[in-house]
Amino acid sequence: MSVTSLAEKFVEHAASMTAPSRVVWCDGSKAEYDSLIEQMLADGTLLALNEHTHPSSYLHRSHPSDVARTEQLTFICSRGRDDAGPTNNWMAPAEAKAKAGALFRRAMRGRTMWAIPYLMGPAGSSMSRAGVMVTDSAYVVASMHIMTRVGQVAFQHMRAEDDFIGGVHSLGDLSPERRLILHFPEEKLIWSVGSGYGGNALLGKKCHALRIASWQARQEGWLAEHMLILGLEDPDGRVTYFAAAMPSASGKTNLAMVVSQLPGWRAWTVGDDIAWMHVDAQGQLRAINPERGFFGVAPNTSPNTNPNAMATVRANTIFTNVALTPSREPWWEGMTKEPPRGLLDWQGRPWDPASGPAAHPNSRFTVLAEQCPSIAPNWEDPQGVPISGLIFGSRRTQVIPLVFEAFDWQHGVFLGSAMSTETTAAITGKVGVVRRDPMAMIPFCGYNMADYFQQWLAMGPRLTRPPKIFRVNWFRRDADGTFLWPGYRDNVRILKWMVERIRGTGRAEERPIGYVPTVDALDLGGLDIGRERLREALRSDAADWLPALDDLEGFYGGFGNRLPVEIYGTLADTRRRFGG
Ligand code: OXD
Ligand code: MN
Repeated sequence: MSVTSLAEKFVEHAASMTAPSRVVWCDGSKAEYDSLIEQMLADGTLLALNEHTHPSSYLHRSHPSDVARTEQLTFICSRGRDDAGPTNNWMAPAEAKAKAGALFRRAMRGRTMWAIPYLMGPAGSSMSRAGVMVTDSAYVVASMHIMTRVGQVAFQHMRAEDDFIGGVHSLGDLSPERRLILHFPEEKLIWSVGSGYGGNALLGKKCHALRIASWQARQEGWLAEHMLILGLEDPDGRVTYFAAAMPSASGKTNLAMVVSQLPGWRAWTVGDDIAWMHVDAQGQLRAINPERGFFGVAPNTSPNTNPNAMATVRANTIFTNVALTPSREPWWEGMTKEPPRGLLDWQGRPWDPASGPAAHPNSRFTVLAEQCPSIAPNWEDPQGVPISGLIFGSRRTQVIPLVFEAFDWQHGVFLGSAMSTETTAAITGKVGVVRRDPMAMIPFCGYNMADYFQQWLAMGPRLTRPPKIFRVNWFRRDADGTFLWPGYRDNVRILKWMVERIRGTGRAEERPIGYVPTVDALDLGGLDIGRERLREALRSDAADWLPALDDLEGFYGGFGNRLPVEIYGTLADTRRRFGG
């Protein structure tokens, strides 16, 4: 492999700080992956799963205090504090380097440092971007092999010697007290120390492909989004592509791999977590999936909820923090109705149901996208796929209807900016607390979100046919706490209505919040749902919405006069339509 001299310098500098016993450049080969697995089996980092039922698959048990993203320890270290904005933690670059520098100093002594050149995005795409990260974790290297394209291909895509994001990662001592995840967007640099968890340690994913990429996208006029990408094929073989933003652990992977209930309709997976979207020369929005694999949430994945994911993880998969059956098969809550007997929990102890779930609620599978039965034949098209619909979804027990459509681009951007959601186990902290999460990007936007809304607004006029923007909420409940909508594969019914709206045929009525499907507009064939329940799922009352809009105004206030006037204007219009 021919390594560029700036990449070499970057790695030498990281090595002089962390003092590893040796430096190994990764080439991304299968032999390299196999030897990493060998090494981790030998030192206990991995356990081999049942070779008959789960060939070439492994279980990794992480440190019990290192199981999710730690947002309170994640910082944007831009030169100006205002450039990070009120929704990010900010630290001055010099202070950040001093603090983390102390943690990195000689942190790799006695360890191997792997230098990983990686590409985010398909080979041959002008939208793809390279990175070079170093790490002292073999688990991180093997995971990067699955989640990114490792090796020479990264150098081939650098448009200049310095055209890469540099990443320095060390497990440190895994202590949350000595953990920091730092982003220096002006220096195209990421420093992460003290965690081996995916979102903190696989630097290509959240750190590069979202936080740093969103900063670059702003400067270059594109969008780096926390979105799945899927194509919905109709019975005539026409495919309509959607990108959908949803908060962590809120059904993105399930929707990305959805199996249609509707005869003749079929969904194709392009990506399950991140979309990079550019406007092409014809004014069409196009999206690529920068990742090569899935780092999916295991609990509640089952043959019922996501048969494609179950088929995907049959082989060549690294599971993290799932439970283990006596026959060395992975298990998690929701996989089967009854837990098998004799389980070991995610920490390797005989499972005692009184002590909590057997699998960690944020346990994961890491697997190549190409293993997914629904992977789109064109998922690695260097041109990306043309996006006709954008979806903003969140997890809300109340207020937000099952589905509605924005009046236009600006209104759609407003709806995305207005999202809030109930927290999940993907982040450390309390689960089920409602928090603001515009465009599902609150943990991932690498710059001031007021500028981010402006970036979105500015995309609209550049698009010849702007995608229609939809808001969804699969999680609304009735007074008894029962979900109003069955979700999962029945969500294809909602996607079908969106396709019809895009084609100008779907029925809808105008309400203060946007266009809401009429009760007869959704294809409900074979689904047992009463009209009353559907009406309840689609309800939007002033009594719920006016206080919600007041709360939203309070959130917007935090951005001061940096918030685009269009956003305030759309808020005021919504209030007016509700008679408020
Ligand atoms: C993820 C997340 O891992 O959003 O995708 O936390
Ligand atoms: Mn995610």
